[in-house]
Amino acid sequence: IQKALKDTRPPSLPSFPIIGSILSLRSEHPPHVLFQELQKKYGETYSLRMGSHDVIIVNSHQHAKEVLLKRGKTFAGRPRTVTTDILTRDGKDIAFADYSATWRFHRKMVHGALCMFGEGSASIEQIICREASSMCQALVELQSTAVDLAPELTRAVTNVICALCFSSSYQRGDCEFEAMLQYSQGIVDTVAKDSLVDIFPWLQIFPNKDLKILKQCVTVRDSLLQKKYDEHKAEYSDDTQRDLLDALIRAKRSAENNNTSATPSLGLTDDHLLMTVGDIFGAGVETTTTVLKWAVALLIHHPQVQKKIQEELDSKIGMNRHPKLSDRGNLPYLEATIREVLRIRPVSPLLIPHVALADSSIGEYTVGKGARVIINLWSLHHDEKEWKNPEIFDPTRFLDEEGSNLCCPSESYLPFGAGIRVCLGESLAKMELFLFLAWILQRFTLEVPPGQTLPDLEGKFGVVLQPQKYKVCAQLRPCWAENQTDG
Ligand code: HEM
Ligand code: PLO
Repeated sequence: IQKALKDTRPPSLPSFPIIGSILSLRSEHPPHVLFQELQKKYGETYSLRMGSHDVIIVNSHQHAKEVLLKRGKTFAGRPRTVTTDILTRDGKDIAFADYSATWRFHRKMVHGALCMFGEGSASIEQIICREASSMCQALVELQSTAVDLAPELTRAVTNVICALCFSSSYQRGDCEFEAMLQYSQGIVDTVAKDSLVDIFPWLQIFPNKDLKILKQCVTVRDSLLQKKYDEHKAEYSDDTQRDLLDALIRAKRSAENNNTSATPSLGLTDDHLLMTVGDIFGAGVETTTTVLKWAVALLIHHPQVQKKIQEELDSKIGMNRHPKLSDRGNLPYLEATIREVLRIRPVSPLLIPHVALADSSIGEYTVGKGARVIINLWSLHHDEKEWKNPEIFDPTRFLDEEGSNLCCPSESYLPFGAGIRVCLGESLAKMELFLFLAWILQRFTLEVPPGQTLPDLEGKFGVVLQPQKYKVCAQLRPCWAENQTDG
């Protein structure tokens, strides 16, 4: 029996004490690419040791779906790591919190609060369109010069999530916004990268530059969150619920008033509330902004794709009104382009690690309780068995033969994950990506500035896969400019 059990473990990389360092040090490739390469030697699913943990790497959609869907609940845990514990006060958030009643409760609460914005005067659609309009105005002023669009894209995306979380927004050049940009980049650069401290926690006793940056950035973030929280508590009224933070405060107060013995397990402490809203705010800013930056970079590389989107926009919307969510069904080429951006450059190429909460299995392999499971979304999205020329950016792979209906040519596509840990912001992100891109491309053509090279498409690995900085020229389209003067 012992032998049979042993044989069903996934193939294992040679286990050296320092194997963890291959993640960040030993290879010229980023981890998602290295893990994809290692399949050649070890097969689609294999294991390695990082510090004292077993880590299973999954590179196929069959096994990924087993982990996320079929045995979703068994694999719903999250590892605790040094860096995410600093960010989330020991996992008091949603994304990096282990499976628990508190996690479930907070996830449900946020889900409910986000759904609530579906209707009403300040619907999500109106908020996004307001920010799209303001962004496009800013782009008119920057027109024809070589600029980094990132600050304007980020401000638009930030203001959407600010409206939903805090009912606030930032003007151009706002100091608090500049501070937010800085701390958030510092966090993205240093958190959850499987750096050596996450693998060998005892390394914390040595001076570590990244850890110092992370702590400084988290301090700045926490004081910003605390300020929003204090303001909201002072202005709180049971009669109105303006935003997510109001919803969280209401839940806390009502639990306190009902003061039952169940209350502590819900985890409605100040820390939990702050970390939950911090997660949504952080995810709301960094993910969507990153996708927009990839989309712009890829569109500059593929002017013919941009032109086709513009033709579709011209014929289905024209120049006399702005794009709306109800246009989504009529703009399949734009939707297909968004899908293709999310395929070729997934925001989160390794998802967030999952942990087995009990002894279990993946395919024919047994997996022990406590094992960490990394789903390599990069491998799923670049699998040659599933995608024709996976390295080529081609939106038409998501369209049927006539090009008029969306389709999904492969099951090996999970940009938002799946199952009980699936992304909480999927529908919000899709609305934003659609509206922002439609607004921009209706008005502007994006080009590489004269004499400059095309943006690098490799990306910097981190908790999100970000493109390198690049400059763009946004030219007002002649047909739009003419229409504006006529109007
Ligand atoms: C988790 C993708 C936007 C909130 C995730 C995961 C992925 C993902 C892959 C991890 C799933 C897993 O570990 O199995 C994306 C992409 C986005 C996006 C591609 C943009 C295009 C957003 C936005 C929000 C958000 C806008 C906020 C409203 C979250 C949260 C989690 C999560 C809270 C953690 C869920 C949990 O662990 O229970 N997302 N996301 N995401 N996302 Fe997103
Ligand atoms: C981004 C930097 C912020 O300052 C803090 C933050 C909070 C939530 C994180 C987010 C960062 C990165 C993207 C994450 C998100 C939770 C879910 C999302 C990890 C670190 C994804 C893509 O999984």
